[in-house]
Parts: sequence; C-alpha cells; structure tokens
Amino acid sequence: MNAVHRMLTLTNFRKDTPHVLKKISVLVAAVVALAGCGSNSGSTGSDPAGGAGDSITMGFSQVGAESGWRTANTKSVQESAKSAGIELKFSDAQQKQENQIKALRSFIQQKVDVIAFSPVVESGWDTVLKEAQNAKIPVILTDRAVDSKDTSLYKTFLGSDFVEEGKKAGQWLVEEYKDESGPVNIVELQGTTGSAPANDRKAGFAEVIGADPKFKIIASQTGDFTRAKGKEVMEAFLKSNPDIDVLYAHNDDMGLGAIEAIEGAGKTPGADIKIITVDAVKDGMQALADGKINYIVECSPLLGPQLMDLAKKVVAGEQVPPRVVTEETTFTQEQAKQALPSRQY
Ligand code: GZL
Repeated sequence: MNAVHRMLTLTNFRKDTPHVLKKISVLVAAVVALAGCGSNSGSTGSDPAGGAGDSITMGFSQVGAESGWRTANTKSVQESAKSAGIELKFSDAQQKQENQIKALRSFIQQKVDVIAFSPVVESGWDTVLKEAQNAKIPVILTDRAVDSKDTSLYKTFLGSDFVEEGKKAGQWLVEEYKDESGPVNIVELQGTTGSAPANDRKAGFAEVIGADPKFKIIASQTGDFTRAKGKEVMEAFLKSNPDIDVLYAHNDDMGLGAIEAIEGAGKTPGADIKIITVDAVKDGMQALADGKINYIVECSPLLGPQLMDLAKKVVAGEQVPPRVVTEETTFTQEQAKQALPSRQY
C-alpha cells in the first residue's frame, strides 16, 4: 500500500466537519508531492524502459581538418554517433596538441561517459590520460596511437598498422625496380612531425628498401599532411635535387601538392618521377587513375561504426581487445579505375 492509499483509508470523512476540509488539503498536497517525486525518478538513474538514463555521451577530440582523409574520418564519426544514438561532443584541435589536451580536460569536467581521440602526436599524453583515469572516464584511442608506457591509461586503440602501410609502399618500389641496377633516388614527404603515421610509415618503408643499397633517400622532410605544404617542400626538393626518380608521400594530399610542383617544374608526374602515396581518398585515386600517381596504399578513415561499438562495450564495462586493426588494401592505376565509381570517400 503506498502513502496516498494509506492516507485515504486513515481519513474518516464527514462532509460537515471543517477539520475534514483541512485533511483533504493535506491529502492533495501529499498527492502532488508524491506525483512530483514520481516524475523526477524517470530522469535520474537508469530507466528500465531505456529512457534518457541509458544514452551515452562521448567526448571526441579530432586532430583537425588538414586532409581529405581527416574530413572523411570526421564524417564517419559524426554519422556513426548519430545512428548509434550516442551524444557526441566534438572538438577540432586544428592540429595543436594543447587544444586536444584542453578538450580532454573539458570532457572530464563535463563528466562524459567515454572519451575518444586521435592524438595529433605520440608523446605528452600521460598527465591528461591519468586525469581521465582518476575521473573514472574510459578512453579509446582512434586512428593514431600514443607512446605512453602505461597501457592501462586507455581501453583500446582502433586504427591502421602504419608500419605495415610503409612496408607495402616499399614492397611495391622493390618490385617496380627489380630489374634496374640503380641508383634509385627517392625524396620523402613525411606526415606531421612526431605523429604515429609519420614515424611508422617512414620506418616501415625504410626497413623494406634498406635491404638494397641501390635505393637512396636523398631528401626527407615533413609536409604536415597538407597539400599546400607538400607542394612547397616538393618545390624545394626539385630545386636542390636534379635527379629525383621517386616521391614517397605519407598521404595523398601531400602527393597531390607535389604533383603541382612537379608539373610546375616542367616534369611529368607518374613518369619522370614515380609517386607512391598513402590513404586512397577520392582525389588521390583520381590522380592514380589518371597516371599521375603510380601506387596508393589504403588507410581507411571509416572508423566510426567500430568506434561506436567499442564505446558501448567499454561504457557497459565489457572487455574489449587492446588493439583493433582496420582492414585495408592497396591500389594500382588499373585497380583505381575499377574502384573509383564506388568509392565512399
Ligand atoms: C592516418 C591519419 C593521417 C592520414 C592523413 O590514420 O592519421 O592523418 O594518413 C591524415 O591524411 O591527415
């Protein structure tokens, strides 16, 4: 028997006695108060009917908007959050680590249910990740990794194997020049200094071509994953190196900028200078189909659906694998022509 029912059975009504009216007003006030409590209980704690109490809030810190890959990655994360019913607090760091650290601290203050981010560089995250751990907010790394020794600071890392991507680029080059004695002069446009993709794509590529001394990296510099910087650095490479045979660019955007520089120097990209890039975004695939790029190693930006699944498991306290590697392939010029019409990004 609830309080209202108890009160109704205890009250002896006699319409003609004034004290009865007083009792009724107390009763009405009690009913309103209980009704008020009842309606509040729905908005706190978890509502078995799956009401507002069940929704997840994710704080997501994105690197920036530096490349076609990043734009596609942002779209994938935002669309997947929407279809997963996850409330997304999204922050664009404009490729600055201090902006990402500020965003992570803000998410901690807002007491989000889970934090996900793509660390612009590998180092310098332990302090803020410890703050998230102390606040009991799980963290998921997506796209890029951190070099923290304490792997308990994050639940999982979802993203590509960048060393493998670099090796695939090197393996194509070794095959392409297997009948040539060399030297093969290579210039390299590196990604953002200190970032996992730049460090690992460089290492994987160097490991494979290092087996044959005919391959010589005659210049290597960061183009910060942008088209503009890729063009600027390639112009400098062309001025100081008359005999460039190959360009290895850590992403399509820098490769596309370099193509402008190569054409500006009166040379033919894809022929005078062979070009290998990584990503396989639409503009890169078009240049590959047009013969201006010779080979692209795919790096998928479509991490959104897997990220949201991992977030739901992590928030529910379920175990998740410490590392989730994304599936990706490679493209020759012929394969690009076949793949272009159905390319999602
Ligand atoms: C790779 C990603 C890189 C892309 C670039 O996962 O972090 O950053 O290769 C992007 O295009 O800027």
